[in-house]
Amino acid sequence: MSHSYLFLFIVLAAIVSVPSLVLAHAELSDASPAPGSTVEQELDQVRLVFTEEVKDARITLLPQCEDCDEVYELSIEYPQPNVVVGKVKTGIRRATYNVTWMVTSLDGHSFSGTYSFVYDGPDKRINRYLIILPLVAIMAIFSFAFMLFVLRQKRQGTL
Ligand SMILES: [Cu+2]
Repeated sequence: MSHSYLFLFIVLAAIVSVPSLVLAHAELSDASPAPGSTVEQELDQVRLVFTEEVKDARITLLPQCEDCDEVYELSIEYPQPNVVVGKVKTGIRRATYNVTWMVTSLDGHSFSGTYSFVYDGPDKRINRYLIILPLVAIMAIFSFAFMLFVLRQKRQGTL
């Protein structure tokens, strides 16, 4: 290999390796709730900080218990290019949660991770019986009132 070819080879190798240096792989540098932590206040978000800008983030929360069938797909916000916030919009039960996140870093590589934390805060889930029971009670009262009305009209001979 002549000197000029060797020089060309070194220059090309340097050019090719630059993007991978500039666009390095992002890494998770901070998470809240922290891995292994216990949350005792109401949880409204999961916040992940990366070493550089990320995009196309997804965060899911999965409670770990026998009768748990919920999967929370959090709605994503980017307060800063390297910060991903997943909003928890509904009340969640007390349980150990697996957080699974997936992001794409500037070099185009997707990567993901999982960690868990314990939620021991207030249970703000809407109990469906609290909605259904008053409706059933109101309907029962109206039906009873209507029956009384019909009976009275019959007795008065207007029906
Ligand atoms: Cu990469």
